[in-house]
Amino acid sequence: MVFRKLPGVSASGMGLRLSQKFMFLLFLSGLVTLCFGALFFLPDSVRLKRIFLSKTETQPVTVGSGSENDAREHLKKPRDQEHPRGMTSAKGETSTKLKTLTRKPSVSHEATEERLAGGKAQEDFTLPRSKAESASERATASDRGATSDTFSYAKFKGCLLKPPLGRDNGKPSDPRTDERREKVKEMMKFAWDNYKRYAWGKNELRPVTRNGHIGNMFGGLRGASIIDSLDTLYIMGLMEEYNDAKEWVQNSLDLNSNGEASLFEVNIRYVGGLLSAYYLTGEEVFKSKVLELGEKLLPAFNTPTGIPRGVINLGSGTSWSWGWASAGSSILAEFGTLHLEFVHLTELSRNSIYTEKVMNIRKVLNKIEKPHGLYPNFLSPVSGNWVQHHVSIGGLGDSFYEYLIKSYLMSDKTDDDAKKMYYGALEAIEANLVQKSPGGLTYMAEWRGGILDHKMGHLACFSGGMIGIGADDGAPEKRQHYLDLAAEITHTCHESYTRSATKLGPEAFRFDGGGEATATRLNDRYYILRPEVIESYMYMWRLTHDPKYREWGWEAVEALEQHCRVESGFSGIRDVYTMTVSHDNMQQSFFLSETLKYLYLLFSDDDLLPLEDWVFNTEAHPLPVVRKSCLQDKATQDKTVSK
Ligand code: DMJ
Repeated sequence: MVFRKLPGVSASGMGLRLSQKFMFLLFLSGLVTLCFGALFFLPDSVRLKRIFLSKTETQPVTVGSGSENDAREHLKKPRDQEHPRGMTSAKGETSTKLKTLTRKPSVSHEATEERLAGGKAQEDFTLPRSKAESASERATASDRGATSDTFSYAKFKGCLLKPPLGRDNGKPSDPRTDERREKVKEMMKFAWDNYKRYAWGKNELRPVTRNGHIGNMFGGLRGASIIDSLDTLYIMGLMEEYNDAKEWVQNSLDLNSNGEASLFEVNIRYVGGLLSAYYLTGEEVFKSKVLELGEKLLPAFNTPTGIPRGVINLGSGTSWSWGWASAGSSILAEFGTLHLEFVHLTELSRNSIYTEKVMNIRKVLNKIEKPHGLYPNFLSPVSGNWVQHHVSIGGLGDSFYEYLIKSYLMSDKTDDDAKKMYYGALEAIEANLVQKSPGGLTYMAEWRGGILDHKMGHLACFSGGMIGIGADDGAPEKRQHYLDLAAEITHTCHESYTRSATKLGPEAFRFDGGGEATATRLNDRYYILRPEVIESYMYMWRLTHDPKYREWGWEAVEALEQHCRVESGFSGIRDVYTMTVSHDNMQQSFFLSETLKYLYLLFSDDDLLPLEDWVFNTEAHPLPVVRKSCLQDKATQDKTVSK
């Protein structure tokens, strides 16, 4: 095309008429918008996308109060200078990711402490959603899938096989065991009283400096220790404390927060804690709070595959992937640890949307090809493909497997899909990950694209209990084998405790470099009041009644008392191999929710929260088995009576 100079039109702008210039600019801006928009449809792994989007959409947040499924592993890295786990399978990728991490603002002292405790960091790789979009999602959540009948607490109670608290609140007849149980109750009261005195309403207690810790893992929600403690206080009969906690939920739990939260952590602690408080007590306030919170989590599922992203702004509904997670991926242990709670959200709300969301996760996982039958830890919520081949039964993977078998058990053994997935996964784990050390210890190694890392995290020690509770429903010829495997793993985890000076176990222990079941790296030597080893003792006790599990539990109580109890609460320690302990100044909320609850149950009779009726979520919050047929029968009976 030739552009002619026209009278009255300046020479600039290539001699175009004003209207032509306007059209040209319009076309140009349309083109730019189109190109930029197209970036969002590229797979997450495309470099161009990462270059353009990671910087612009990044919202660096350092999170954590200490739990997390293992993102903890990534966050301790700035200290130990190792490559973050889960980012190292592709060498080139490692350096990109490390650069990504260094782009974050420098961390405060508090954030560094959180890293030590194992918090998560996040960075956005994804398109933020508009407020309007999120709001409309929420609006539809209330309507879609809702049925007219309402949940009846009386019917639910009628469908339990046994009273939740047993004949006498699980009081053991043996006086020595009873004494031990009382000791655990005293520990709970001590931990609680100090939290109440110095950190009331904050998320966790800093027992050395005697103040509260908020962290940024819960999106501005407060009172994590309160929500996590409700059921523990209740089953221990600490009623005054329980009532204080309930009152706080009633009057002060504000769900209208507007911060970035870990979907996983909010789900396992807040949703799980409120659900079990409701099921145990029937108090409506817990139900209404949990339903309100459940709705706020739904926008995280608004991805091309329906696999939720790891981080969500509870106010706007905008969601992100963790910055440290490979190429904007979602984490197996995070999106795979929603099922139990979401099924119960549907039960209570009578809205099928929650179940649909988690069922869809399963569908995606079932469709995708699994290397050697294994489930890698990172999945793209955009393409639905694995992002890298790191498999772990510890952090990043752990509770995904736990929720498969527990979904089956919680469905009154009707969820055959979950059963199939669990035993399939277990077979692959046995074939590829389970190892025997030269000294005869059975352990779960980690798998990186076919290469074994002979390391087992403290987190992976939950698997003794998991394999134990699933033993009975395995193929008949495998049942004894599974029970033996569960006992062997629990034994190995106990060894990781007995081989330390403090008799508490390290964050991770190895089976190479000469040692067995000991941490060989300085950065793996800490203990942050984690429950997993004690959790396995509790299940193995219930399954076998072998007294050694109670003895092992008592060893842990003594060690906790000696090394973790400080003047104003319980604290994690930085090195389990030295008797001159250094405290990390953090009383994790999971210490009250899990560690002390599992110890209490270990020294109680089996009729306190019987396993026939209750399944513990990954934060040890008991959720009832859903007996669909019983509930329906009761509903029909009611209708007949009222006619
Ligand atoms: C808890 O929050 C849960 O058990 C989670 O599944 C893993 N990490 C902590 C305890 O270690």
